[in-house]
Amino acid sequence: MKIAVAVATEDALPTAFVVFRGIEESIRKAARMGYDGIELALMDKEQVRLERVQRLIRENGLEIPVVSTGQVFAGHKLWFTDPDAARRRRAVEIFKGLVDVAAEFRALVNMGRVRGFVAEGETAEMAEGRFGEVVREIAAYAQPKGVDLILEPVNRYEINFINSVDEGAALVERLGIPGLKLMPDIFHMNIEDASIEGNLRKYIAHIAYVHFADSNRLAPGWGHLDFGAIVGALKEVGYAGWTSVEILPKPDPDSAARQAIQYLRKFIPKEA
Ligand code: LER
Ligand code: MN
Repeated sequence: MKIAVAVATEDALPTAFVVFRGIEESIRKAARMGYDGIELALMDKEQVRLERVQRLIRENGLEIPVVSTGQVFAGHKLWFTDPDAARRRRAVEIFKGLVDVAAEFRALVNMGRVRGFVAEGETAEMAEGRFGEVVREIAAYAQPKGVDLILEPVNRYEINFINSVDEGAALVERLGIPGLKLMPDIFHMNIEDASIEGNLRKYIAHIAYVHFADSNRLAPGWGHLDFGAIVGALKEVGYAGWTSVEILPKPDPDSAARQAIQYLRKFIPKEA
């Protein structure tokens, strides 16, 4: 297992949910702190100077396992279940640009809040229909580039569609889209799932990436979740993918990032 930290651009909106801002300095900092990679949170592909980031990643011995997309929702205010077809189309075009960025790093692309809501007066089936249509199109674009898509269940206080890992896994199975996988976030699981370890074990065949945060969304070790048990469950079922630290940058980004990596290294030693 490897560990990344969530990073956005310097000018990312306050609603971008990351630990560090400023891609270039964050790469150096993450390497110095002992992370294996950075999760790159982008609003669109124009935000990144690909060649420069590739060079810095290489020079610092890091990887980019995931391009995350919450700012397509929070910044562009676009999402996949929007009843307005023109807005859905814009969401798809921007998202395909992020798939292009991911392809450069052999990264996955996450779908968290960008999946959108069940709109007022509509049913979950209607939202699911639009979501399935959009994801099928994006996956058909992403698969030839070697990019898989990962669906992140998000708790009910942030969104009203696909809250638990149970729901996410059922949807992934119903849709049966090639390259569509699941990305549990331990913070959301703690709110929505009956058992964190139980569901990580149960749905391991679908899981391609995991977000780590403690019960209060602070760095692991600063809340009341049992990361020994959580990592133990993932190891028990042979999980060999990435985890990334998506936590509040409190009391400040450096202290939070340092606590997270030092604490998690007790359970996930650095690979040789
Ligand atoms: C995104 O990864 C996530 O977990 C959301 O809760 C951000 O609001
Ligand atoms: Mn998350």
